[in-house]
Amino acid sequence: MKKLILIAILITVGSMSGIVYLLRSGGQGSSAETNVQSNVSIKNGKQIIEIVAKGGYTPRNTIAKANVPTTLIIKTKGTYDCSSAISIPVLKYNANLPPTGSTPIEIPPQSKGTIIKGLCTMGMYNFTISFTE
Ligand SMILES: [Cu+2]
Repeated sequence: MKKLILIAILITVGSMSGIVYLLRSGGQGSSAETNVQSNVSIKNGKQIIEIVAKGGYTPRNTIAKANVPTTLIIKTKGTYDCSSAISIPVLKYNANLPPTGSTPIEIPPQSKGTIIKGLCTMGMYNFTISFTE
């Protein structure tokens, strides 16, 4: 009888620690999700913005710093849709991006509140970069 009780206790403790483990791993997963990497970075005083062009532009909206020289890097990864035909009207920029690669586009320092809009040449897909502070 004592052995049975002991086994019952072991099973109970075992399943409880299993639940605790599941809760903990669930917590870790959600904290990893909130730690989303930004597509904006500063390298040697230059602002680097990365946007992926494939079936549209990702991310659609970027918050960037104003008054900093900026390089926008458009990345393509097997992009055969029209998001590779890109236009940024205010920069008078039009290009057909390679199906796979990184295309740098220089953006001079922008004043606070400026929003630069880019789109595919057919106007189906678009993205914005908002310059703040
Ligand atoms: Cu398009």
